[in-house]
Amino acid sequence: MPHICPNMRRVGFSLLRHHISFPPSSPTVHSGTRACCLRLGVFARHRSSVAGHSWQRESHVTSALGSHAPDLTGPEQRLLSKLYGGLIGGQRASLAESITLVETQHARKKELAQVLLQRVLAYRREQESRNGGKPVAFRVGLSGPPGAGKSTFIEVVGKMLTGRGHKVSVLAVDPSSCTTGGSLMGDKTRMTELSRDMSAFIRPSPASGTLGGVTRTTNEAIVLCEGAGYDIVLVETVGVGQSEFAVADMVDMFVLLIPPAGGDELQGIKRGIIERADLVVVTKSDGDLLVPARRIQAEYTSALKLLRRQSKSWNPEVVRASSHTSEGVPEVWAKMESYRDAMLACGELQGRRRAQQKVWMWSLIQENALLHFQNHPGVREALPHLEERVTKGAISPGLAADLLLKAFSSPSP
Ligand SMILES: Nc1nc2c(ncn2[C@@H]2O[C@H](COP(=O)(O)OP(=O)(O)OP(=O)(O)O)[C@@H](O)[C@H]2O)c(=O)[nH]1
Ligand SMILES: [Mg+2]
Repeated sequence: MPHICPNMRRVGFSLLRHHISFPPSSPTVHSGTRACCLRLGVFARHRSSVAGHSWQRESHVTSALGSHAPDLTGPEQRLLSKLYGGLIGGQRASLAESITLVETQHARKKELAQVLLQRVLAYRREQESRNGGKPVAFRVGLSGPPGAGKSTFIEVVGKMLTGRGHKVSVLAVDPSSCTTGGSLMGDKTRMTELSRDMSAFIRPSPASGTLGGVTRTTNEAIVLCEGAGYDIVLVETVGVGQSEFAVADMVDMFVLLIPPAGGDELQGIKRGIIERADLVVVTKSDGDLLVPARRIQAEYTSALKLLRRQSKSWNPEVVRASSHTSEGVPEVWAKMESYRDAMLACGELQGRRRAQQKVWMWSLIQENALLHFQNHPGVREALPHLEERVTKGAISPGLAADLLLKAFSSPSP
């Protein structure tokens, strides 16, 4: 048995089968089991009376767990109740604090974040069922090369939407901050007006972590934003590395923004990502850039015709807009709305969301499995030596991988 979680095997699949209610805190819970289940999000249905700040738990647990419950301490229960109450009450400070909680690397806080998240998910499900099973928010991913004009576009479109009574949240995923700690994107800086808008919430990218981690926290941040009543969630990412594919897997609509630049600057745009685009926007279509913008629009329109269509109900188009003059911006949003309406009407949007849940689960498994592998004592012991031998060519990478996997599957020393 791989060293994944000591109690996982014992708890096993029956975890999902039994529905047993238990009181908010029981001192008898085995901490390892509790941690494991919290991490797995097993305590799926938490009922909370916000006014009374009380947390009653109804849980899916095993007979193995019996009447065990996660022993949240008093302060932890109060913290979660305060965050949940503030969050669904639409307080921006509570939303920010909740996102910080899901971004944490601290083991116990990570568990608390999962409890909060399950509660918010349950709340959102209730809202969706009241909404006839339709999503309560529209998630749009905006990607493009560095400097394409993504933030400026979001600022202009965001202001237009808050002006129409929407609540808009903006999340940023910056692949450079994962590896170097630095930031590629200007993040908040170019959204000065929107960041002052009370109907908007802007969250810069998490400062650290792997791309996998960023994927997880962005997915979770989206859920939190929706719980806080934001009906439009915009996710900005730079078209570098794999982050744009990760974002495409967590939104309802994926929009590619392209500047009217020369061939070299556009070389970096991957064919694969153009295929994923539901809409292509040529930015900065103003002044001297108007002519090159039209040319790029024509080029991409021909290119799109050669690509396989992703949806039966939607044909991706190439449109132009200027965030400086606002010309084309309302039209771009109108296109996004027609996309949403068409995809909702045929059920493809709901289908895409269901598929994304699975992708999300697998990316979590990958991230966690790798972490457990790297932290396994046998692997840690053998790794430096084997890595050295592989780099020197003394043994093949395949053999080294086999040896490490063997070390992983043998019992810990
Ligand atoms: N002429 C013109 N310039 C624009 C327009 N939109 C953005 N810019 C300029 O393009 C530059 C980059 O804009 P950003 O909005 O920061 O681009 P970005 O894609 O968010 O950049 P990163 O997040 O750093 O990848 C800035 O100097 C903007 O002033 C536009 O509609 N017209
Ligand atoms: Mg930006």
